[in-house]
Formats: sequence, C-alpha cells, structure tokens
Amino acid sequence: MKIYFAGSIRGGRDDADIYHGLIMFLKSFGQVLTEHVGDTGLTEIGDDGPDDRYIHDRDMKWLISCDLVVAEVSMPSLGVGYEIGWAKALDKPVLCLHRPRPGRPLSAMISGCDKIETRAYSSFEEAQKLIGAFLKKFDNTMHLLPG
Ligand code: 6K6
Repeated sequence: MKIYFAGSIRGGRDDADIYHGLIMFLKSFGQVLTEHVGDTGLTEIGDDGPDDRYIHDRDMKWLISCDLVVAEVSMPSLGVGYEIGWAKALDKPVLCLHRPRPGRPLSAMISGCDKIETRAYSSFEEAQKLIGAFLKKFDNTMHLLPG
C-alpha cells in the first residue's frame, strides 16, 4: 500500500515531531512516499534542496500514484490544502487528522467535504486508532500484519 502523508512545511514546522511519529506508525502498514515531511531537521525556510517546480512535480506524481492520503491538518498549510483538494479530485481516500484548538476552527473546505474523512484527536494513541480504522477500510491485507 502506498501512503501519501501530508503535513505543513512552509506553513510552519511546530508539529514536525507529530508528523514523524505518525509516519513511523504508517510505515508499519505500507510505503510512505513522503517520509521527508516528518524530518524533524527540516525547517520552513529550507536550504539548498531541489527547486519548487521539482518539488511540485515530484509530489504530484506521488499523489497520483498513491492508494490513499493521510494528512495532519492542525497547522494550516497552503501546500497541504492543495494536496487534499487534488487527492479528492483524483478520488483518493483522504483522512484528515486534527487537534482541535479554541479559536482555531478547521477550514470549512475540509470539514465540510463529505468525501474527506475528518477526525479530531488529542493523543498519539487516539491518532493511531483513527488511522488503523481508516486503513482497515482500504487495505484488505491488513489482517496479515502484526498487532
Ligand atoms: C524544505 C523547506 C522548505 O521547503 C523545503 C522543501 N520542500 C518540500 N519538499 C517536499 N514536499 C513539499 C515541500 N514543500 C511542500 N511540500 C509538500 O506540500 C509536502 O507533501 C507537504 O505535505 C506540503 C507542505 O506544504 P507547505 O505549503 O506547508 O510547504
């Protein structure tokens, strides 16, 4: 199973540790195409990596080839919103995880879309359970996995 994980980069890296943990968990179910999103050394400024067109075109190829998308959307990010919109248009299953915060409601364009599964969580264990339940619906080999 090819999993596309989306999380904020230039939108801010405050949640990088959370992305890292979620990606490690997702890797027990399949290939995470976007493992770099959980790189805790990556800042929103970046350095001398590939140029923006390269990043966009490579990520779009991964998005087109993936089986499903898991996004952590607590930190608003234009890139993550763009990826979710494309994933929906491409008919990919999408799970959006967010940690509700007073005064910071999730965009209505995410929470109001009936084709996007949006779930609130407050602990890592809760996020793991939500991911497990989501993947179970789309991966008929999951019963072969440990745990
Ligand atoms: C490093 C630091 C700044 O820029 C970089 C390299 N950029 C990216 N590398 C890989 N994926 C990227 C990069 N920029 C955006 N993305 C994709 O968009 C990822 O798949 C993320 O899910 C999403 C983040 O978008 P922004 O708008 O928060 O950057």
